[in-house]
Amino acid sequence: MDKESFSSESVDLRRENFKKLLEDEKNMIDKWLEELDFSSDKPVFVLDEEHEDKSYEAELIKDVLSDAMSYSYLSGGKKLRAILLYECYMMFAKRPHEELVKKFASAIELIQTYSLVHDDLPEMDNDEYRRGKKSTHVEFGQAMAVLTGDALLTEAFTLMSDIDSEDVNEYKGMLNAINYVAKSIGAKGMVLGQAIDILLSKEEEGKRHTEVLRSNEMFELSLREELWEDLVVGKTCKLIEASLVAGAMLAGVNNEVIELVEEIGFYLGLAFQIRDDILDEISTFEEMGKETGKDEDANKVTLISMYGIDRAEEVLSECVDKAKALIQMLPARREESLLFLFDVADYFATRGK
Ligand code: GRG
Repeated sequence: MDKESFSSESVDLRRENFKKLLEDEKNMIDKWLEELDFSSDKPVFVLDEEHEDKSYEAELIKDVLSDAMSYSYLSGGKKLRAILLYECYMMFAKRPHEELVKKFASAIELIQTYSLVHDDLPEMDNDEYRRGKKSTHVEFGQAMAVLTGDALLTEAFTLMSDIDSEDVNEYKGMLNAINYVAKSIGAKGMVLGQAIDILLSKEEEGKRHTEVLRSNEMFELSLREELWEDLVVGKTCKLIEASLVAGAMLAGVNNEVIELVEEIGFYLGLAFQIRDDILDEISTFEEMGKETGKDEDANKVTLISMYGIDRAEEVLSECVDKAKALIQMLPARREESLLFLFDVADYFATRGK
């Protein structure tokens, strides 16, 4: 990578274009998501003439689930994880396969949406608004929101495994990527992070399950410090890491590069969550499209609650610097993607929503 590309002059120039590129890629992902159709395609089975006029209602009932799904994944959102997957794939792919990257990027957004739909449920974070609209459970009811999340997660795996290729190596990359995504979001990844978050912030839930929390002072600082990184790594870093690594695996890069990409995902993930916590503290409902100031009320374990906003800003900037240094080491085929990723790191530290 040419060092000149990272000089301050070219950085300024890139920043002008970065926002536009981010917007264009968000629109591209939105278009891909609009092409998905989870509506029921089976004809309604009508028993006899007496029941015939019910067929219209039956159609409507069968489509509630797909309506709730598209309500959730087409409701805005920045589509950052899909963009990361796309750019990481494009950065390394010898001959980009559009159908492949399109299905994986869409699947990553379905997974992101599932996590938010479940996170918003009353028993979890209890958020009435998401992306400036009523949350899925408010609009469709709690049972439908649980099922919507279940269906989004499952359909993500259908999409990722539903690709034809002539190339055995491409199949190998697909299998590796699917396995990596599954591990990242499962019992040792995103769901674990969410579980730690719930156990630490909901006192009764925590006490019900662990001796440690019963015998120690639950909100003791050392316990929170101990678990903060596990919480953030699981809840936030894992899906960001998985988006980048899946892109790289699909492009067939070697293990050394995968490890580098993984580390970049870790620092970007930490930066993303710390900025999210800062935004919760300093932003308004109008800016974020969801309720803010919730972390403090909900007794959330964040860097801000432990050490204050100044320390959180410092750690954020350290994470971004670390990510940028690692990004410069990537053996990219496509320089635009490398520069884009470099700018993403800065954006993660400064984003306004
Ligand atoms: C398995 C029942 C069950 C639930 C899982 C894992 C999980 C629920 C929730 C984790 C979701 C969560 C809140 C993660 C934190 C990361 C974060 C700040 C997500 C918001 O990401 P943005 O800002 O959202 O990129 P948009 O709306 O732009 O996609």
